[in-house]
Amino acid sequence: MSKVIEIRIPDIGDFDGVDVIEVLVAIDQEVAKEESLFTLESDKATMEIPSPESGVITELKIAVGDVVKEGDVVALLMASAEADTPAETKAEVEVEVEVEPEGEPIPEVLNEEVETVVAEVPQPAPVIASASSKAVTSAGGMAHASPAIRRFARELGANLNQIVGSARAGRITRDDVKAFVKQALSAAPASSGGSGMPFGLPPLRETDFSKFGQIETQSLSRIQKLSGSFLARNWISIPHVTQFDEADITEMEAFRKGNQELARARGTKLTPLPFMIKACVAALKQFPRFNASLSTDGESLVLKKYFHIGIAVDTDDGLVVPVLRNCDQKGLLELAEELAEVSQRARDGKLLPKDFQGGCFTISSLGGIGGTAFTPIINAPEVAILGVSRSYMKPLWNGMEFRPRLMLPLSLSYDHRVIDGASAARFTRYLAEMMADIRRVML
Ligand code: CAO
Repeated sequence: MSKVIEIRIPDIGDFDGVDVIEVLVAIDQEVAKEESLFTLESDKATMEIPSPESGVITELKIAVGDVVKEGDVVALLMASAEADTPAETKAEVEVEVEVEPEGEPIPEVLNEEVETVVAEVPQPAPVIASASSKAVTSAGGMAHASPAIRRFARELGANLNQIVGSARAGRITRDDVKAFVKQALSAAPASSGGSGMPFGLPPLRETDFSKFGQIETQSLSRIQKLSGSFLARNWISIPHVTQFDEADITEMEAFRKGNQELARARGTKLTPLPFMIKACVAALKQFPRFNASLSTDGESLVLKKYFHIGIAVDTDDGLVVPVLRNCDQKGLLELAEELAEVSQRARDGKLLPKDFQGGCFTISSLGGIGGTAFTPIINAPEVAILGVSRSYMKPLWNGMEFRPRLMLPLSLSYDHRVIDGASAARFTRYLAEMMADIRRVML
């Protein structure tokens, strides 16, 4: 039988009152055991209050800006049937403590916690967004970082709003700040004139648009702000060239439609995208320089032997790029299922930092919407990205007559430091040939 649990603030150390800086859940939201519910912040530490059990949040007793202390009831949870929990429970808190070179010593027990947090920090997500982005936005667009990290960023002149947090719930770590600053410094030679704009360009002037007519100002979501700064960085720092081509997908579409029933029986939908993923994997195998990253010093190329494909997903809060792993080892239906699952989680704001990591190559498909071609921006540290537009019927001359063929427009943007134009044309041709006869992917 399910039971309502009172979630209380556990022992949080020597803190009288701690600010609530994030509410990561909503009423009626299903939560898993250990999923973070709130973030608290004192002047010394940031703490996450996880759910003690899986279940559904039925009441929230606190909001952003409130001050809480040990024992306060912060939410009610209808525990799932299998949970065997007392009616009142305190959660285990994850604490990130300010690491100060001088000043008060950090208690032993918390020091250990710091070690764990630092050790678990993965590489910064290459692109965009965290699972907590909605909650962070609702907290006034504030970046998720401890006071120590805020101070560290301030000292280095780094804007936290431009940094992607790589820790749980998108929290920004010291390593994220360092990576951001390193990146800014390595881009610095391009800048001159001290205007804050690269290449010595004049800064944009503040404009009062209301002088010219009625206006409305909308704040950007956290995802939009983050993706904006990454896109600007990638656009400026990578010499992009875009190669256009078309694939004849007449046979592929016949095969896809012929297997739609099978997909439906498995509870999924087979769109052209899984076929493109398989074709891209085949092309990456054939042209390994496309499955690579430049080392940060620009001295070497890291060739990857795995095939993780990022997929640009359009959400209400902006663009995110989750990564499908080991696409070389998966079939079309499995990829279709994974794609549906991950894009749903993206739209629900439930992606985790690890969902964004490790991509080799990105596909941005606007085919479901329309258009004939576009110039996608490379998702660094990757070196190429495929843009796909809407397929259309076109009369093609076969040497004797014009035949109606279904053509898929492809737009491949590549990093010209790593890939030359001839290779890009060969890669795109190869991709088109794979899609024209999808059986070749299996060879
Ligand atoms: N040509 C013609 N039709 C296409 C197509 C193409 N290239 N690609 C997809 N379609 C069709 C699908 O078959 C589907 O048809 P039905 O409704 O008849 O089944 C329809 O378009 C919608 O497809 P979809 O968008 O639901 O699924 P998908 O697998 O093609 O794409 C996803 C999934 C998550 C990539 C997509 O929903 C999405 O978010 N796309 C936007 C990506 C984006 O914003 N890129 C821009 C980045 S740069 O700012």
